[in-house]
Amino acid sequence: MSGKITFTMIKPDAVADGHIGAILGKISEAGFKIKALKLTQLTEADAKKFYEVHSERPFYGELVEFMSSGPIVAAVLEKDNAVDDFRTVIGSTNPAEAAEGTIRKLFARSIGENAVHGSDSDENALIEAQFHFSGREIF
Ligand code: FUP
Repeated sequence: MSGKITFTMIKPDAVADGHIGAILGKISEAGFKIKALKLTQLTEADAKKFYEVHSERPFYGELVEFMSSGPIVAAVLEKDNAVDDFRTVIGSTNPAEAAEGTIRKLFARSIGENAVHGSDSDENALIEAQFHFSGREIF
């Protein structure tokens, strides 16, 4: 699957704001195929582990609290050049700096509550997909 998959979460802000359908629509329009999909909620321990790479950053505590604060949609997406193309579709981390038409520009509340996650490498896409889904849940 390497090179062809990425992992995404529709974060608690966008779920609470009613944007699941619109975001899945943008993902689909951009040419991504859904390989796995579920509505779920991270525990605090899950969020800590998922964002461990940021554990020394000043926003880590808030990030963990926010990401475990409500339901999310987790998904594995397939497309050629999936990781880079998906990061283009979601836009910059800070929605104020995100390009027009990107998911974060359209739906994010702020840099901390920024609507969606997208993997930053093929290696992490696989790790993140396996963090959320068992083999029988990925199609
Ligand atoms: P991204 O890859 O665009 O999701 O951004 P990062 O991996 O740099 O950051 C991961 C998450 O940490 C962001 F989605 C939101 C949070 N974050 C902040 O809350 N403040 C910051 O200054 C940077 C990131």
